[in-house]
Amino acid sequence: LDLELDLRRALERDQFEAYYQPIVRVADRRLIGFEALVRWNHPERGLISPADFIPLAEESGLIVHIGRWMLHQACAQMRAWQLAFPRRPALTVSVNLSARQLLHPDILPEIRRTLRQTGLSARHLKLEITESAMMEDAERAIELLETLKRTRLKLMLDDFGTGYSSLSYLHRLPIDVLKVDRSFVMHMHERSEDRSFVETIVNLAQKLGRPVVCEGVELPEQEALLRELGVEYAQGYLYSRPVTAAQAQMLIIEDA
Ligand code: G
Ligand code: G
Ligand code: NA
Ligand code: MN
Repeated sequence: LDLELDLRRALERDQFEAYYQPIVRVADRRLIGFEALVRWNHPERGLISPADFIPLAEESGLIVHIGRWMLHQACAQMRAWQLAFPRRPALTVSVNLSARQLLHPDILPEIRRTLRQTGLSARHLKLEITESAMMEDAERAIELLETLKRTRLKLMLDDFGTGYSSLSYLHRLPIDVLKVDRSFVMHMHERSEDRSFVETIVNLAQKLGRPVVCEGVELPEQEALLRELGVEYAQGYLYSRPVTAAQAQMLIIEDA
């Protein structure tokens, strides 16, 4: 396939770009950090969404190389922002890890090396891992996550509610933050079942002592409901779309 060949060359041709989407505190909309999201600037096809090439990258194993690049990029960028904005020392960056990356034998040394090379401390890095990625090899995932935790970075369970993990399994995962999938948030202002679902997750998370991020918040009505439920953090177009590093930097300045 042409796209796969193009994808192979994209790294060496410097066609990937890291975008950043703000994560805010619901109570006052203060910026707490960003999720890093990869974009592919294809010379003929224009900007390609990861939804259209991550599956191919997974299949071909290229995700490991792209992921390595993203991790380095995101950590270096956050370190640069910390140096530029010493009054915002608590900002964090989250990076998505796919199953293939998580289960790659070099993932741990790679993360350690990236932190060392960029000078970012582990507590400012969050890894977003989906339930389904963890389920590919649950026992190994648990072991790995526990080792990762010892480096003091934070682990987020991404797209929560869309996977098949049982509550007992969830209980064993050393996860710091639950990220509620946007499919539940999307209709919560107009469908009481969806609202109950979010409420149940939030109650569970609160009982487990884990903060929650709700993704895909687009409307003030949704935000108002999240506030009522006591959801700590949110992310979505209501606050900002994923933006370039330069635009993200403006958001840090405006948030001061
Ligand atoms: O940014 P966007 O909404 O188009 O992302 C689509 C999907 O691609 C999401 O599921 C997101 O988690 C995934 N994605 C975005 N960036 C990365 C990345 O750097 N690594 C991995 N593994 N997935 C990513
Ligand atoms: O799978 P993951 O949760 O990492 O997906 C992140 C994706 O969600 C990104 O591609 C981002 O562009 C998209 N996204 C972020 N906020 C919103 C939103 O408010 N609405 C919609 N429809 N998509 C969003
Ligand atoms: Na994510
Ligand atoms: Mn998600």
